[in-house]
Amino acid sequence: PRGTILGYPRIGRRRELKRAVESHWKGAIDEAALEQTAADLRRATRERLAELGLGRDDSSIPESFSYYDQVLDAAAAVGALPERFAGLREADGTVGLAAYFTAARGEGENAPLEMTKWFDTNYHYLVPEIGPETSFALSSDRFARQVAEAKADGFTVRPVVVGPVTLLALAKATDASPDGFDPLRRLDDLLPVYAELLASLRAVGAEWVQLDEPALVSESLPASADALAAAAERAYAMLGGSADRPAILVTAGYAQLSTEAWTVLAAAPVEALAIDLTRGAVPAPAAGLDGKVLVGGVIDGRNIWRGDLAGAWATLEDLGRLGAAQISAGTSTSLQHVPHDVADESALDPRLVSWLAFADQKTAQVVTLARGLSEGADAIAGEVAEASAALADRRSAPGVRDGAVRERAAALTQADFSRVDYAARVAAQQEALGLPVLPTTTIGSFPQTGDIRRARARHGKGEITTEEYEQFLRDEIARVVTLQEDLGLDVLVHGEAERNDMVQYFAENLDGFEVTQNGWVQSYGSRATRPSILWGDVSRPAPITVAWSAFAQSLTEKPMKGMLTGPVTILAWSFVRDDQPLADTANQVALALRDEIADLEAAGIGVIQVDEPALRELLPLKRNDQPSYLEWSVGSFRLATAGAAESTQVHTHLCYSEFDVVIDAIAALDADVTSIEAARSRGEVIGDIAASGFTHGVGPGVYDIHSPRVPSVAEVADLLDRAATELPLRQVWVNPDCGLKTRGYDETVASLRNIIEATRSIRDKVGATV
Ligand code: THG
Ligand code: ZN
Repeated sequence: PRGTILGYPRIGRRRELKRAVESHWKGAIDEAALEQTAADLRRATRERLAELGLGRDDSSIPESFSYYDQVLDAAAAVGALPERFAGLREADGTVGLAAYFTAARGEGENAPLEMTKWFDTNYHYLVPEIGPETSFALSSDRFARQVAEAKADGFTVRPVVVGPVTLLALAKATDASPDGFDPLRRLDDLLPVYAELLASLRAVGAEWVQLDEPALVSESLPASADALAAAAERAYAMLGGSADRPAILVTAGYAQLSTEAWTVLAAAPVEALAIDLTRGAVPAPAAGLDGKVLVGGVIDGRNIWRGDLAGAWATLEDLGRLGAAQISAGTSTSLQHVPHDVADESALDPRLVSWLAFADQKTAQVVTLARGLSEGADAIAGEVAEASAALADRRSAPGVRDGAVRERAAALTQADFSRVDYAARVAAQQEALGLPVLPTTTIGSFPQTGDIRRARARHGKGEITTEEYEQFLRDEIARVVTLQEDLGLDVLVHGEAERNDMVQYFAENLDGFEVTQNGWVQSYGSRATRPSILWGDVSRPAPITVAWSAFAQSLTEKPMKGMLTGPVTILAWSFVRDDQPLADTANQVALALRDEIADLEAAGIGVIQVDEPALRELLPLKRNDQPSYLEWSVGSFRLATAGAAESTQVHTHLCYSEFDVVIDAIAALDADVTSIEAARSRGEVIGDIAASGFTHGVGPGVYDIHSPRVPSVAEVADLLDRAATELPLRQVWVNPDCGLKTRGYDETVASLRNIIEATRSIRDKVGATV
């Protein structure tokens, strides 16, 4: 086959898998019914991909289905689940759906596997736990069954499995491991099980298998590039040398392979390599390519823009000069990061649609390039010209470049990025706000109840009028304000009942964005988001949040926080135009937010939070790219906030605990107050902050909102005591570690009550004024 995709969305065009899996979790459908829905989805995917032009019997259709996560699938297949889930295995010791889903979601005292971001995407995988005691054995025949299922339908598919090096490189050591244990040390024990897995796939008729090894491109993992390359060399010598196996395609998407890994893979006894040519250049010639198929990842698996086929073709021609036995066209990564089909977006402007490609359109582009490779460039000249014309149309379309936005950005000077000295701000804010020591607040959202979601849906369908909907929201805000006053919080929020998603809400209210109806992309497990499409120059046609915040402020004497989403997070959680540097786009968003902040101030709002939960998320995989990222991302936040008066207290919020890598960047944001997730790492974050010499206000989360557990007064008091001991008291704020949107009211109220009681006890202990 001269073209393939490395994977396809598995959630279903209408999120069928989400519905089925969640019904199964609730006990509404049994395993057999769930398996049936999954089989139907796989069949629909195969048929669709064949319809789009991938071959039915030449292994160009990948089988990349997953019930929850591809890393968990691989861990389950080799039996690498932690001991605590052993009791949930089937009678014969294999890992069935019960053990699989429990490892993903936890049960009672048994915590689930930790979840973390998959490279620099918005997808989250489950982190395998592997120690010296982990025993590996082929423990699931799911991959083989899926191959057999396809065979029965007349398809020869290519099963997709996370490769052994990546599985170990992404794993963490079990609690039982000695200090500093590196799961990669278990490679030699794991490889025979992978060999057995490959043999089982061969036995059911798989002619090819795809082993994904994106770890080989990353510079953000504990293992060095050398160690990863050495592991890959051992792994593929062993697997390639095994007699009873399908042909092996090793993929390395998400960035450019390290030189070491490229050299090793080129020489390895495998049949094909797929490399990412959208995030990396065509590599140098290497020994061993002459017998291999090289799949050029020229169609971007991570964005929704219609690919430049002329550019892709030129890249494939370059790739052809490396002397491989054959060149194929491919996607840079799995298409799991993009929605199914632009044809499902009937509300989008057809002109915008003509610039877009979701998974189905990208597959069609690969098929076109494949036809060019087998029939010659002339055979696809028409399609190439059409893609080029769409690109040219996008460049010149109204809204893509807005003169006023560009003039404003061009006129920015250094002064636009800085506020007055922090000490002066502290004095002015204390004067304006008169807050007590250890001020208490929440992150912004209050529980999104069924009532709120229903009212929004009914308004969307026209079942209630805008006036009725807005009255509902005002009542909701009033309720939340009264609740916070009763609890005794110091800085209040309005609860964000009017927002569906913290990015989509702004996208719907800014020019330069579109939102989709069905553009779901899996975030983790059964959860998905609909990233907005940032296609043009960004500006703010009218104030967005001001009326809600001003209304909320009118209900209370306490300070009401204005709530905005920061420029980096808006970019990180959208599909962003690829025709200009992200830095330029971020500054456009920042200027729109800067105007919103000015309008909030004019409406009497004296505390404004600009959330940047995704600051860490966009950090590039390559160390060389990180400084310039940190510079523009921090710069855009400063541009958004630096227009605020010195008496306006600017807050920000960051969602991850692994923040040591960006601590300097957090300080450089120069927010007056920063709240961060800390509850789960039991205050370790407090020590890190103290050690970093952070001088501004900081609220290490004292309540883990990711769990329904209500923290006791004593445990919150402990955390606060620790914060008050390690940090100057004046710096410390008290808050949950994230928004309360996903929690219920009962546990929220109980938790906030305990937080406030704990705060009072610490205030008493240290003396109420400092
Ligand atoms: N908003 C956006 N992107 C995000 C997050 C977000 N990316 C990173 C992180 N947060 C991902 N976390 C989640 C958490 C919950 C859900 C999705 C991603 C979720 N989604 C609903 C579902 O799948 O049922 C659908 C939500 C909706 O109706 O919009 O629960 O906060 N943009
Ligand atoms: Zn958060």
